[in-house]
Amino acid sequence: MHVLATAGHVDHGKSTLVRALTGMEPDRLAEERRRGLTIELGYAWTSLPSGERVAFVDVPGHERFLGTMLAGVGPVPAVMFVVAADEGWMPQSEEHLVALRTLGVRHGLLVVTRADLADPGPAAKDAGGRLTEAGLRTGPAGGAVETLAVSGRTGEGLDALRAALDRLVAALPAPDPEAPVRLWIDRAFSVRGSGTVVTGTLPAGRVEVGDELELDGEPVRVRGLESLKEQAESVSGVARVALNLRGRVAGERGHALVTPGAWTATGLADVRVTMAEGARGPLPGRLTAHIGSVSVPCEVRPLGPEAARLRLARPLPLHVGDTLLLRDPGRGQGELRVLARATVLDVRPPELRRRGAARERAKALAEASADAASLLRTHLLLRERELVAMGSPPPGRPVTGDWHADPGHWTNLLARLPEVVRRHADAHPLEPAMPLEAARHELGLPDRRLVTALVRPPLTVADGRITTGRTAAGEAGLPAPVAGAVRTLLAGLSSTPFQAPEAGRLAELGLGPREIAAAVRAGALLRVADGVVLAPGADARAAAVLARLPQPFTVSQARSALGTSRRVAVPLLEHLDRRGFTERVDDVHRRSV
Ligand SMILES: Nc1nc2c(ncn2[C@@H]2O[C@H](COP(=O)(O)OP(=O)(O)OP(=O)(O)O)[C@@H](O)[C@H]2O)c(=O)[nH]1
Ligand SMILES: [Mg+2]
Repeated sequence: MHVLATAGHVDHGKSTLVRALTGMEPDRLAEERRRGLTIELGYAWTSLPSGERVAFVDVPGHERFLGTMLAGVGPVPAVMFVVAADEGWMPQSEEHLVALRTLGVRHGLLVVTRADLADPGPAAKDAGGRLTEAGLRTGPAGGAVETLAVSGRTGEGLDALRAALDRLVAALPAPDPEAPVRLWIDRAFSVRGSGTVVTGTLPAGRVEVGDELELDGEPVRVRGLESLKEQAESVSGVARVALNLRGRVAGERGHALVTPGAWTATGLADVRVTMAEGARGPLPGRLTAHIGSVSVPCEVRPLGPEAARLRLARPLPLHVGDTLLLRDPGRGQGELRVLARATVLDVRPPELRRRGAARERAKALAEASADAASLLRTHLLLRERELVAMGSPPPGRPVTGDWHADPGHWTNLLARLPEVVRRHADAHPLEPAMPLEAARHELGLPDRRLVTALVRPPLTVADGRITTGRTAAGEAGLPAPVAGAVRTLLAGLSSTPFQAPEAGRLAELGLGPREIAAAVRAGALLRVADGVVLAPGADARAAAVLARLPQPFTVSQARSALGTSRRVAVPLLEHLDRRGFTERVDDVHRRSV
């Protein structure tokens, strides 16, 4: 299926043409029929000669209903532009064309209607030139816009128009059925006994019965699905769809049903501003932003010549690359109201607090594209799902887990980590290995895994700490005075290996509990109990001495065999018990194991 919107000045015959093509009535309201004027969007459909089905969203041409017109064309990829032969190019012809151009609608054809009332030639020539100039085309890229002359009254030219519509739809790009769903609601009503029904133009993606979608952040379940009044199990865009939603849902025009997690609901967006044809800056501070079927008031904060920050009156599900149309709702008749296109470059813009931040941001935005590389340049690190919700598939491989990094930032972090680890080691000589968490904090990273991913030799990670590679064994890594004291102490122990130095001697050497702990961690000392330290390996040597004693033996026998005091022997034997070198036989005796 394909969906086309009409466009053109009031009374130029849009609805008459849709009626003649489809046999359906686009003007459903009694007031519309009475006044002969379209007020609300109308919907009708038919099959083309090829068998392709085409639905029309018929828009009002009256200048007072520009907002409704924009809601109609917003989600639609192509247009049937109508100009009356007897009136030619008129103000809303111009305004609608500027709107289409601003929204980036590229596909369409021109129908010169009321050809029974006047020679369609001049209007066709004039309008055809303007549409082609605006970049509208009927066939493949580079082609021109086709112009058809018809009379909705006599039916003349309708067959040729149907053939041209076939050429138009054949050239439309096929939307991605896997794209995330964003269905801008254009009508909502409740049906007794079956909950809420919302309708809209699905531009891409697929909706299925049973799907869970989100409406303003709330989950909603698709209970039933219709397209062109026919029930369906699943519908892919482009299509007109009516969704029956479970429960009472506060859906209304301008709200959107979206794939959960696939969009960023935001009231703030940084955009590139492109002034509409004929419009001059600067933009007023308060405008109306249009996208899809929605219009919301917004505040415009200019950042630079082409960059601005939009503050929307309510959050909308947006992606980078989205196009918003900015309109001045305050302007009156004959004035230019469609002012600019705003191309979304960031849906989570950074705060601008510092002096000069706005100018810097404008510079960054001037060079930005609506892609992941630009987003990463601003946000530095983003998770895959954040990028997806922002509308940019991740670029290349993650740096770790699902984290993506700006390459420049990552290089910078790689350079900073060894420096940070070294500084930590200098500040904490007794515990030089830096906890990952401290490094994470120091580098301002959101996830500890990122720190691990930054570790490169000679840095290593063990037990949740980063070492500089200098602290691996022995006294290495100990501050020089501690290493010196340990060396002296070990020299003293070499002839009397089990005579642990007294507290006074330790104090004299400057070895307090923290220094001893560091030396033990570094493997330079063996700590048997509080204040009882020996050389590393002294326990195994003691076990060997004790194994030569008659078994079992007493503490006193062990003490004299080891040539030490009870102060050392008692905790040393307990240590040997724990290590499995010895075991208790009774209250008095032990034996070697
Ligand atoms: N003679 C003649 N009259 C036409 C033709 N098309 C439309 N009209 C008449 O022109 C008037 C306006 O037609 P509509 O189809 O309502 O025009 P519209 O473009 O839908 O108008 P809005 O929706 O209000 O913008 C009606 O009186 C139609 O009968 C045509 O081809 N020939
Ligand atoms: Mg109409």
